[in-house]
Parts: sequence; structure tokens; C-alpha cells
Amino acid sequence: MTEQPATQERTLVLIKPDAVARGYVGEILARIERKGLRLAALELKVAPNEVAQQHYAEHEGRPFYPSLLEFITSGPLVAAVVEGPRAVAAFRQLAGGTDPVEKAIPGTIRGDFGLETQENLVHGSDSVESAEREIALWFPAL
Ligand code: IDP
Repeated sequence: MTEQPATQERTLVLIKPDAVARGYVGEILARIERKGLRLAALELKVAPNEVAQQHYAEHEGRPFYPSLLEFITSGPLVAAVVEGPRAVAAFRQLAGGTDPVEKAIPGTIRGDFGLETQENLVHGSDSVESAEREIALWFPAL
């Protein structure tokens, strides 16, 4: 029996302000494309406060929430819709775990380029449901 091709998914990727400031946009987009994922939308912008708050609403009340909002709105970031089979999990694998030292292994974006849990270079949606919510938030016209 032949394996069925995985269904197409979309995920929301952010190349966070630390990665933009350090000049890693090209490197990160290249890793996404080399994996075989496709860019369906791409925008460089400073995140408005309301968008940042809604994006990280699940972390409201956590000790790091105020500084996370300050960081994510601190300079330009790149927001992207990335498409492909199992795109949500595929990008989470490329990104590596949240803490770049303890959880992200070398070979991943965070494992190769990060040292700080907050300034950890990228965001990728954690489920198909989160992805659809986040895509509607960052790309209302899509
Ligand atoms: P994820 O980005 O790997 O999905 P989440 O737990 O959803 O991780 O956290 C969202 C973001 O909040 C992280 O990527 C990181 O920037 C920040 N963050 C998470 N935990 C901490 C922490 O303990 N200290 C500082 N920042 C954190």
C-alpha cells in the first residue's frame, strides 16, 4: 500500500526583532525554503501593540509577559505564512525548542543562533488551530 501524501497546512512564522537586527532574515528564509516549505505571504513591519497582545494572549499574567511584549514590538520583524505538508510541525522542528541552550539542539535555528529564551529568533504556530488564528491576526486580508 502506498503512503498517502500529507495534507497541506499553513503556519504563521515570525522572524523576531532580534533576528532581523542581527541580519538573519535571509538565513532563516533559506532554511524554510530548503526544507521544501513555501512562502505564501511575507511582510516586514513593526508589530502594533494590539497585535502583539493578541498574539501572546495565552501568556498574559506570566512574569515575562510585559518584557515579551516590549521585545516583540521593539523593532521590525518579518511575519510570514508558510505552507506545505505538515507545515506546523515542520517549522517547529526547524526552529528547535523554546530555550535555545537547554531545549534547541544544534542544527535548528534557535540551537545554532540563540542564547536567550526570550530573544529566541523565531515564532512558529503550535497547532493548525493556532496557525489559523494567528494568520487571521497578522494577515487579515488572506
Ligand atoms: P514557543 O515560542 O517555543 O512556542 P512559548 O512557550 O509559546 O514558546 O513562549 C512564547 C515566547 O515567549 C517564546 O518564544 C519566548 O520568546 C518567550 N518566553 C517563553 N518562556 C519564557 C521565559 O521563561 N522567559 C522569557 N521569555 C520566555
